[in-house]
Formats: sequence, structure tokens, C-alpha cells
Amino acid sequence: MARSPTGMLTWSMGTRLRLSSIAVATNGKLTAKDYKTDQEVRWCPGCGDYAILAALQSFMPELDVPKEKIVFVSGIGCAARFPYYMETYGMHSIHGRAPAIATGLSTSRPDLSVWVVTGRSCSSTTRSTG
Ligand SMILES: Cc1ncc(C[n+]2csc(CCOP(=O)(O)OP(=O)(O)O)c2C)c(N)n1
Ligand code: SF4
Repeated sequence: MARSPTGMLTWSMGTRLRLSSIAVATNGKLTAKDYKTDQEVRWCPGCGDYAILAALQSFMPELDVPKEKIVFVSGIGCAARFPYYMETYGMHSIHGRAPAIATGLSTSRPDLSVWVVTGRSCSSTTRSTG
């Protein structure tokens, strides 16, 4: 496991966990800007994922859940870049396994607000990949 300049911990299997810049504060004081990261958003111009990202970043403060209690779990694909762009905890995991990882995390840490972000393929191919 190694730490990158952006504060991501990287396992050899390719999963990443964001640990950088988690502010300990309540969401009552936060705005959408507080959920944006310093990462360049790498989606195609006009991609619908931009609107989803912006909507979630705007919505998050209304949850009244501290940022350090929020986790976004993704699999692979374009949508799976989501955890890099949310200033919360997050894991970019493996194809079709985001729901399983999120379920395990949520079961072992019921105090967390766990979200799964996935595209159509990654959310529907769990069976075909075993
Ligand atoms: C185990 C495994 N099989 C296949 C791939 C190749 N792969 C990369 S992205 C992708 C499709 C992702 O599509 P989707 O989940 O719909 O996400 P989107 O890119 O549309 O957001 C595939 C099959 C992979 N990375 N890992
Ligand atoms: S889903 Fe991926 S390939 Fe499709 S428009 Fe968005 S960034 Fe581009």
C-alpha cells in the first residue's frame, strides 16, 4: 500500500481510498463547494455525469451528515471516477463489486452514510463476472 501525492492510498489490487483533506465539521456549515476536490474532472464535454456530480455536491449539505461519515464506493468506468471528485471518503473498486463492498462497509460501520456510484454496465455484470 502506498500514498500518492493526492493522498490516495493504493492497494496492489487497484482499489483506492481517499483520506486527504477531510474536514471535521458538521454539514450545517458547508456548501456545495466544500464537496469539490482539487482533482481535474475528466469526463467528455457535455457528459451527463457533470450534472449528477453538481447535483450531489449541492445536495450533500442538506443531509446533515458530517463529511467524514460519508463514503462513495464505485466500480469501474467513467461514472466510477466519482469518488475522486467528492471531498468525502471514497473507494474506486472493481468491476461489478461496488454493491458488495458498500454492503460490507455499511454492515460493519452502520454509522456511515455509504453511497454506490456506478454506470449501467458495472451495475449489471456482477453475475457474468462470477
Ligand atoms: C473485470 C473487468 N472487466 C472489464 C473491464 C473493462 N471495462 C472498463 S470500463 C467498462 C464499462 C463501464 O461501463 P459502465 O459501468 O456503464 O460505466 P460508464 O463508463 O458508462 O460510466 C468495462 C467493461 C474492467 N475494467 N474490469
Ligand atoms: S460516460 Fe464516459 S464516454 Fe460517455 S460521455 Fe461521459 S465521460 Fe464520455
